[in-house]
Amino acid sequence: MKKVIVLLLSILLALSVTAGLAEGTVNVFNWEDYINEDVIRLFEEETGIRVEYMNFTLNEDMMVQVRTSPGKFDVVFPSDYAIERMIAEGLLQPIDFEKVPNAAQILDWLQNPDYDPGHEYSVPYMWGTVGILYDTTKVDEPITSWGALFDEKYKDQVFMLDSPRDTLGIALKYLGYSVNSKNPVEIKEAADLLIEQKQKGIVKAYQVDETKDKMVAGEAALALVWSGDAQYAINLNPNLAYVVPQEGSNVWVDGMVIPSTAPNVENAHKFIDFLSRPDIAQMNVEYIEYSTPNVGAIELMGESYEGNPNLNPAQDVIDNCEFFHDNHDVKVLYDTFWGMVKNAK
Ligand code: N2P
Repeated sequence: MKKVIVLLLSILLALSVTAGLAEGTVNVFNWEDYINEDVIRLFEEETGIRVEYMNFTLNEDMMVQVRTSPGKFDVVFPSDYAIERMIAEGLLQPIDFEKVPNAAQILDWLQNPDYDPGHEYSVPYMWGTVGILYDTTKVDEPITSWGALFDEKYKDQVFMLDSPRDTLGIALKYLGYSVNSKNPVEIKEAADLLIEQKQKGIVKAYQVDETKDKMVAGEAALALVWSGDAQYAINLNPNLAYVVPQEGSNVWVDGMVIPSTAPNVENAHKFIDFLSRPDIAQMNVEYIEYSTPNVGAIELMGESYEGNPNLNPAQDVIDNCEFFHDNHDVKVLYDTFWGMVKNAK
């Protein structure tokens, strides 16, 4: 009898460890295709904490979720301008950096970012640029300008990002304006350009995460993409290439943050620290192909990272780009014009 009880107890204990009951859970809300899944498994094995993993596609969708589902998320991965917005709305709690020793690995230029003054609420996860992924077998000229996306000779050959900031942003940039323009005349001009591009039949589809595989499969000539998705596709199809156009673009950073309503704050810190560990950051970069803010990971990767301009762009390319800023005061303008672009026939 005793033996049976001991056996039952040990089965229960084993079950509770596998179910994460021993150390609890961490609820993670990250972009689609933005982590090496082995990293999640390793974290669970090393800590006994179960990872509840959820995905989003755009900052705008993520912010709605965080606002309307208090207590649902422990670690979230917003971009710079979304971090700025979430701090302003009181949606985030300060990070206890004593619990994130690996945050010391962050590159100097990201240690004190504009979007998080005093560097209190976020730890950078990945960064990158916005640019054009193109199929060298389907274009007959060097692609250097955003103008290629608006050229009628690429009719039905262009994928655009289904993302208001990115797409209005690059149209603004092509017209010589800031990606952060608050001028209604400029924003309307950008929207008109996108409406014309759509009405001329140049746009094959507006989409986000599907683009990389469709470009690998040779389904279009040009696509508006984030740099890591470009490098991921180039690895699978060597006919593809990536450029940050000469007019300049957007450079962005996605950070890891803890919502003010997070139920598992301790585990959130452990997860953020784990992802900031150089060997883990390396596993992630080599899988998702975005740029890392992690000095230790860069040292581990050496030339394979530093010699790749898509991952490690030259300083003049970065200097020609702008960060997005929170545009809350003109959000209605952006939403209205974006709606006109999406509804244009
Ligand atoms: C990857 C998500 C990239 C995030 N699918 C761009 N900020």
